Amino acid sequence: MVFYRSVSLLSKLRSRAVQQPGFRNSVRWLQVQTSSDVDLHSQLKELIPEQQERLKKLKSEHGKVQLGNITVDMVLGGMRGMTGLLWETSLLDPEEGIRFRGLSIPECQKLLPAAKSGGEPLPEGLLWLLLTGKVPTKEQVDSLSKELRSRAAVPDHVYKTIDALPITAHPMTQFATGVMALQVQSEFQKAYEKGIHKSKYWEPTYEDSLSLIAQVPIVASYVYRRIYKNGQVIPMDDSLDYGGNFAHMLGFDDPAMQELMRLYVTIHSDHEGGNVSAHTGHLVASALSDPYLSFAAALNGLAGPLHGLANQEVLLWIKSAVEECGENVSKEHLKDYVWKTLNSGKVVPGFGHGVLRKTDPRYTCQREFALKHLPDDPLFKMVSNLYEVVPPILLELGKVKNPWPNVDAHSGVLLNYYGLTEARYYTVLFGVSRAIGICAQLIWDRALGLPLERPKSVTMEWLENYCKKAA
Ligand code: NMX
Ligand code: MLT
Repeated sequence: MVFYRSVSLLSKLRSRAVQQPGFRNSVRWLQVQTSSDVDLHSQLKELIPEQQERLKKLKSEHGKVQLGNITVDMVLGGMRGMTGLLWETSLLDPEEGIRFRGLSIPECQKLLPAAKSGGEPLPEGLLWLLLTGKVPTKEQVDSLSKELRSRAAVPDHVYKTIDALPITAHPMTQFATGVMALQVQSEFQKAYEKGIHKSKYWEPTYEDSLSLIAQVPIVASYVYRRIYKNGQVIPMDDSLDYGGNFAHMLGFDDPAMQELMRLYVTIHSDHEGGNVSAHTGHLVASALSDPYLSFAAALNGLAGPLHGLANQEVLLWIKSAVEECGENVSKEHLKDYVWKTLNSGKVVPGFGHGVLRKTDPRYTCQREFALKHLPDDPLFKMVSNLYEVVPPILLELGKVKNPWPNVDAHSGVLLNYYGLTEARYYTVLFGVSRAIGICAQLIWDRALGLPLERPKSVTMEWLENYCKKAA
């Protein structure tokens, strides 16, 4: 009965979705949900052997196929454009942006279950999609929400560890410290110490990952309430889903803010494998470090201003523009402000990208959210004006490969509008979201038995000699 319900729900969603232009090609892979199983663990157990076989076949049949040439520019240029990682959960196209298991953001908004009809996707649904490659039913997502709530209790020593830090410590430092303190509960570490067989690594990795995903919003909201709300902690609400609960524990019960949080967590979760945080998590995990150790390392990468901290930088930069030029600043005046930033040797935060060559679809969906919920907000208007003003200036510099806005150019004004005004906290929200993508891939890393990551490095002298010989 449940089986037929889920198949017919999926076919309804599919027929609604295939009417969208461009949809047919983009989701040709989409699998109809054929299982009534609401248990994610058993679904994975079923999927793993076939994916192990797939990898084995790929290696044996195509292992020697070349994927391109590595140039000296790539070695000196931060490995840009060098294909070197396996990352199953998402893929980034420079023009089109991210696809989670083949689904674009608008497709996820249409297909993934929501808290209310027509609402934003539930992040638990995205986690299910990333892990299984299948669009879950509402029943499966509800069961996962429940499971995450059941894993959410954070041991007391974690709070004490955070409390040992000065309250002035950056929220990301407090958050990453909290995640490190969670590590003492690692099931992977315990199992490894007991001599677990490598074919079973994925099981304790799964346990750790689900607990970590369940607990990061609790740790993150503790950090927020500790720093900004006199330590008055708000307990989890058992009737709420993951994103709604996170907003609630931070202190925001406006249904629109809860919807924003669902969208926020979903779109920030994963951005293929090469970005600094995902790559760091994957690298550290390749040494068989457990998910807590690996994710804490990833957070430290996310805390850099060229990566996740850019969301903090954007709001501070916009607010300083308002202070300097006023809320109703003209576009001409705004241009001067952008040039002043560039001439003082800084980057324009929220613009540019290592891979994307068009406006980030994560920016676009946040813009759509703003047009629907806060069209008259002065800071949103400023963001819209910057969208017109910044790209031509960056192009004029002649060296910027992508003048368009990225995800961080927009998130701050939305949060600010609903009262989450503390910009220094913003990267923590990004961090909570990224746990979903990094952990989902990490489970697959262990299931597929991916090896230790260890690329070759060379010296300048080695390169000079190599190039002389090549010439
Ligand atoms: N403002 C000023 N200069 C820039 C910008 C920008 N927004 N974007 C790129 N450039 C410069 C870059 O610094 C480099 O200069 P130089 O040769 O003097 O070192 C030159 O343009 C070429 O860089 P690209 O190849 O276009 O970009 P790259 O892949 O190296 O870097 C970013 C990508 C994202 C680090 C870069 O665009 C940037 O610094 N953007 C601003 C910070 C930001 O928004 N980061 C968030 C990215 C998204 N995320 O969440 O992680
Ligand atoms: C991300 O979400 O990780 C950023 O857009 C950076 C990247 O993809 O390199």
